[in-house]
Amino acid sequence: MIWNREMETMKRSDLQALQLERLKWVVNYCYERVPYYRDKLDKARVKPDKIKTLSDIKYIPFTTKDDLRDNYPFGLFAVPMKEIVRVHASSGTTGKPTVVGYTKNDLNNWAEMVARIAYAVGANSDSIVQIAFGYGMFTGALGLHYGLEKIGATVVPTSTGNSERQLMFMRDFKTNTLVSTPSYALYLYEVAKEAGFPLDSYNLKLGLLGSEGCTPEMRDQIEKTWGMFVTDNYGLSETGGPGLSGECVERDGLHICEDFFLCEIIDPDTGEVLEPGSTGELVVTPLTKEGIPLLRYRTRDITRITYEPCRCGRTTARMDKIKGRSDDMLIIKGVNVFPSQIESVLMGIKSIGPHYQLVVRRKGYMDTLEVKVELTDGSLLDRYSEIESLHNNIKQRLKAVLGLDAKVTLVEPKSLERFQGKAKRVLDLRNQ
Ligand code: DLL
Repeated sequence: MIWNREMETMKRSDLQALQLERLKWVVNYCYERVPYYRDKLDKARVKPDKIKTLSDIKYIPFTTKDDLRDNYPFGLFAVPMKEIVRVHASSGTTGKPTVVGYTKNDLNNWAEMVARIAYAVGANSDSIVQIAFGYGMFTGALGLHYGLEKIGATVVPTSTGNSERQLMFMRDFKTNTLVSTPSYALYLYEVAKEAGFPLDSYNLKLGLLGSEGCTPEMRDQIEKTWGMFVTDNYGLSETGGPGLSGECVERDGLHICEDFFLCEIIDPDTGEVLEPGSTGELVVTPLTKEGIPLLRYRTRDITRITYEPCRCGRTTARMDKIKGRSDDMLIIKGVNVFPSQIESVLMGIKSIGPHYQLVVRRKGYMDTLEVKVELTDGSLLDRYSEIESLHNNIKQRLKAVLGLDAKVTLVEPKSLERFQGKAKRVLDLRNQ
């Protein structure tokens, strides 16, 4: 199940040679075409010809979300608008969105990378794929859409919302592949259960889920409920959208489309490039983007990259599932806490469902964490000793993993908010 054998199984030395050639191209391209980059590179005293090896990338200054915002909307575009055939924007909720533009070549390359990650997990021309990402400025829906069409899948562009109708199509069309966020896959399952049609009236076999974190434990829950094989894929709008990386059937890391992206891992505090195999912030340089090229984009996502070939036969580097975002990391009583650590603990415990919320408050100088989690069976709330022992069990397991005392609140089934896009599980009340 390798879509592009030449690119996905290339000898590493050949791949690195290709990356170097493309890196030189993109640095030069930015310098020649985007005044903002030229200034930045001049200030850092880096002329494009300083890039002689891949590791010379370390001389190039980082690009951040603020750089894109400061140049809103089109200030970092490298081609005239008549060559831009599509724009998207980030899904961020605060500040100006970041806007990205695609040339025809960019769209072709995007479809190619998405085709690879979808084909790698078994999607093909027999797939009937329901795309339950919001169509619009978000890159998720249209990104997956064209990649899936490229491999010949039947695309059903249902978008988000109207979940009952979504499920009707799923049954009637015998949809076998779902594209959505993990949280929407869970939500759809709840709605499906309530709709009263037996679960064997659905035909889902594969979940191509992405756009938000999903621990292996949460993935197991989704697999058990829908009875489908769930895979993870990753990307961000600034680097072009989904397609940057995705799991293969081995699910032993997300294969990076390395002919399109050069990835580094840095220390998020110092910006220093870390040794291969270290965990840190992912920095991405897209190697072919023409519309809005980027140099060393700081994703804020925390992961680790391994360069060992995979059992599937691909030679491309793999990244771990995203551990969290450096800006999502909670510091509570001096302890660093990633929401994903809490999710892993919760998902391993019986009698509680996959829906939870983390509430952080400040009392005086002290931060506190409350973990609200839904019971699967509300009647448990009336059984004092059972609820007490469940409560203590969760508290102890959280303490063992996080090293801090969290308040645990068990709530009625279906009392926490549900999400159709990315879930918002952290409610930080510290600055209110
Ligand atoms: O979420 C692009 C995308 C769409 C990827 C569909 C995969 C599928 P943004 O809205 O710009 O783009 O959000 C990007 O979402 O920096 C991560 O923090 C997070 N994210 C995306 N995919 C994953 C994933 C799209 N598989 C931000 N696991 C990124 C964990 C993810 N986090």
